[in-house]
Amino acid sequence: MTKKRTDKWWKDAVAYQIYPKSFKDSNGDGIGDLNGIREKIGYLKDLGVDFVWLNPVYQSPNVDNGYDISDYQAINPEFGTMDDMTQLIEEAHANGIKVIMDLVINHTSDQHPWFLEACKGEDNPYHDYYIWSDTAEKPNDWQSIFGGSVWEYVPSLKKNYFHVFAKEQPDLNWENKQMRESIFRMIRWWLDQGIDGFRIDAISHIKKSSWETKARPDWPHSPFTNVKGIGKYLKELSAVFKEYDIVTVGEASGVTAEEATEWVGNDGYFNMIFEFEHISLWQRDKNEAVDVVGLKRALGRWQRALDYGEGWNALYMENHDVPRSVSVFGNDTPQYRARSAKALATMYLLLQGTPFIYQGQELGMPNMTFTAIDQLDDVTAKNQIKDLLGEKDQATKTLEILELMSSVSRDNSRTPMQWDWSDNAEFSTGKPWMAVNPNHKTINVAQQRVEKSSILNYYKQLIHLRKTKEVLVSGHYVDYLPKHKQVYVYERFLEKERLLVIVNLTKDEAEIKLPQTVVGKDWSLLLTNSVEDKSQQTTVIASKMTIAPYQALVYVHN
Ligand code: TEU
Ligand code: CA
Repeated sequence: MTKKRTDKWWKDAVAYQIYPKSFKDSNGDGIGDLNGIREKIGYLKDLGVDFVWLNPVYQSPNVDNGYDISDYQAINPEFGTMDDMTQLIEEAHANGIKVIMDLVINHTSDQHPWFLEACKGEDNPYHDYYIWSDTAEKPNDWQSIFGGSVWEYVPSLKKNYFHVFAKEQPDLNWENKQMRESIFRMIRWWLDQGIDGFRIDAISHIKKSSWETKARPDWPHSPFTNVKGIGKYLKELSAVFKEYDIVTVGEASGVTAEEATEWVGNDGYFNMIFEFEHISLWQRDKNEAVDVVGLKRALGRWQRALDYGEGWNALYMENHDVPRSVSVFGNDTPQYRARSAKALATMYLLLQGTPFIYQGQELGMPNMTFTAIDQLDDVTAKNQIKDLLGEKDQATKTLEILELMSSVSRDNSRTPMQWDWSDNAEFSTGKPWMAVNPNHKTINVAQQRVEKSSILNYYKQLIHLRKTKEVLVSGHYVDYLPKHKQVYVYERFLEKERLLVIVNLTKDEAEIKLPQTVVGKDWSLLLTNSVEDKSQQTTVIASKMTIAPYQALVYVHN
């Protein structure tokens, strides 16, 4: 490890997100598992990451792939045993890699013993662990995030329970002190096992508005997202976290940059949060141009909001809930896939904050071309398909749906990790639970390891830069040309250290006019994704420059 340059280990760190089900299968049942992750610790170490975030590995009926937990203190047998988990933590630690887990506490599975008890009657001590309507009538017409009403009727009780996500994911009642204490006990239990922190799922939804509240027309989920008063519960939660030396990353949709310091920082609820302002731009029509100005505005707003404070950003381009960045924001045609993947990597990995890399992103894995409806697994995809198909299963409709899913479904990021070019991409010796992308014949770890100019090696270079340049960790941020529709230009600076990042995010050549403060001869080109493109490289930053399609240039001030 390089020497610590900040007060907190996680500010120096690069994180890697693992979707265990699709990472590596160790026993041939087609499902990725904990021992599979253990086999790949060497890969993670070589990549240079400092901690991993594991998507949920708790016991679960898997309606929403582990986000519906039926026992918080047990490992899903598909993934292994508690001993496997202990061994994974130990071995990761021995290799200098910390491990954080997913903490899903907005809701449980409807198979959780608490919920089974809760359904037995109003007198049951667990009844109030969940949220109920007073009568058989639904209190409002709020729409759940996964579609349909947020209310589900229980005939035996003649009441409805509340769920923000699928009906098999009943929301916990955070107003109930006993419920909160049960959750806090569980959190301490895990931290006592030696894990290094949590990514806290859907945490901005734990407080609900009063039932008569109307949803905002432009935002159907407003009555249960970042609702006033949520801070009371988040403060209690963070007090538990503060008993330990860990890292906490909240998943906080609906939290704005203006509220950033309340949510993160020494007195904030978490060390960092995943904000949704930039990722919301992922939801666009395939034929719509990418909104470069919007992306710069969103990212820049968060950079500035936390720049001089104690707060800290979590940087990300992908996760298990969004399609692949190279397909959405980059360009997945053979001509531009590699270059645009590197352009996106350059753009976000050098910002201020802790970068998260989602498995396969470092290979430039694009979206999947789904060829049959049964290849899709995600609960939201299935709901959407059911709505679209209607009664009849028409062939043409099927094709349209497959095309849509191949562009928007969360399953795009959940296809197995591509380790090599063999039949199942070395993911599994059995039949993978989800189809392997056929492009693994050309896009895989084995190939990119040996190919010097691969995306994987480019990621390694960027990670190395973060480890060696102080300015990338502690430096400030300023961007230029905010209204330019193609190019993102920003500078990181710290005392005399300066680093300039120029990235063309489009497939067209771009002209830029840079301000006098950066123009000059005192720069050296530190890194580029287009070494072959000598004409575009210069050690002089001219006031006017031409930037090639998806070109990324990183300069350091001499
Ligand atoms: O996702 C949460 C999620 O999708 C919402 O927080 C977000 O507010 C929404 O997109 C905005 O409208 C997490 C997990 O990442 C996801 O995989 C789970 O399915 C979900 O929670 C339920 O646990
Ligand atoms: Ca397995």
